[in-house]
Amino acid sequence: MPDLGLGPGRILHHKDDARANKKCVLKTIFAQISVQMTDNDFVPVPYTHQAMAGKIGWEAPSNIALVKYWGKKANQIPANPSISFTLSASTTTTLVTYRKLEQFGEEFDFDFLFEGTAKEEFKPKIKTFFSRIERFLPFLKQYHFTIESSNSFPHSSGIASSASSMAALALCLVALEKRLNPAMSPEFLTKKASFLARLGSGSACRSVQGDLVQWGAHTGTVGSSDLYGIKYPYAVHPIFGNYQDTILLVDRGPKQVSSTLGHDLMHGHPFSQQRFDQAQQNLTKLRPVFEEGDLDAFVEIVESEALTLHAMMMTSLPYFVLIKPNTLEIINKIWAFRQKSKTHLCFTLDAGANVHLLYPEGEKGEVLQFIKNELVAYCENGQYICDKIGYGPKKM
Ligand code: 2P0
Repeated sequence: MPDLGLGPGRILHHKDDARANKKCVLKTIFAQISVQMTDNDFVPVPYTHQAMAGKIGWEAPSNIALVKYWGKKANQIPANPSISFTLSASTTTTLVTYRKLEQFGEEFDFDFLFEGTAKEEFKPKIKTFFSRIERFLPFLKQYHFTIESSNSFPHSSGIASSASSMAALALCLVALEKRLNPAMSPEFLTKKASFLARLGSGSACRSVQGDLVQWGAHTGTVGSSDLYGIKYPYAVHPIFGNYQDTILLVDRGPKQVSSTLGHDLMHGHPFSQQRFDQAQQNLTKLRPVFEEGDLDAFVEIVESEALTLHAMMMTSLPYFVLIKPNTLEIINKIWAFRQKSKTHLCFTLDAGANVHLLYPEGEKGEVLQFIKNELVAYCENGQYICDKIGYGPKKM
């Protein structure tokens, strides 16, 4: 059984309960007295080594949030904590070729290729990312970079690639920093990759490790931070091992409203504070749910989070709707199927019309049959992606 979180990923018995409780109390005390990391902790000490030229490659996964990040403060600080399953099959692979410049100027010097073709239109986003992280990677202007990126999922599938792509790029840059300062510990490298990825795209900070990752300060979670994602630190029941995510591609068109604008509309939103409080509460509620494998409660929290996310969009000013008629058809079919089959199939939504179907591995046969029989008809060109919970990025 894969290791889910620091917890043993097994059903706890009475004796274990007492031990786990004692451990939790101690962890909470340590968390309260431990000093929170700040931005300054990610500014490097002077480098000890040189790196003239070379290549670094990373494959990073996408992730699907169970408790959603929607709303942020300055410097990519989330307005509420979120938690996600790291995915396995939906990934971005990025190869960074670097060459130290003899003379360097005021500009970042890089080329960007997506799936083998130079893409000028993607460069401003990378430039913005580089400007945000330069303080933490002061060598960026000293190199020429060729950044080559490709996705495992089809282009324009409506699957957000910003999480996996920013995570993969951050991992490459941190790996280069490791060549300049080999003393950096693997734990700090992961933390820094998450910290940097967040500055590229918030949800990307949940994509630099597996398998259940939490981002954002939550009073009930030891070590949680607004600055980076952490591996969920509590016990997780084995029912969540190999949890399946089948992504139904309902609408492959470009989004009408970007996530960045959507986050912005949470400023001055009439329900924002209630929503941010609700996300905190849902994370608290999830702890016994993960520990005990309470799938009924899991389904309720996950579906409520998905619908609340879209309710926030519909009640913003200006308001907008990203779900499509087929999204609702699918949701209604899922509810009817769940009641009839007594399975634990549930849905969640990203900032788009596609539907993520989440279910335990043991229900795979029955659910896949249902998808083929009843849901494929609502997918654009009948397309869907079979994914599942994943265990983090891979060095190429
Ligand atoms: C999430 N989403 O938690 C939520 C749920 C979409 C719906 O994070 O502006 O691309 O780059 O920080 O991370 C999408 O927003 O936004 C997102 P930026 P991001 O996964």
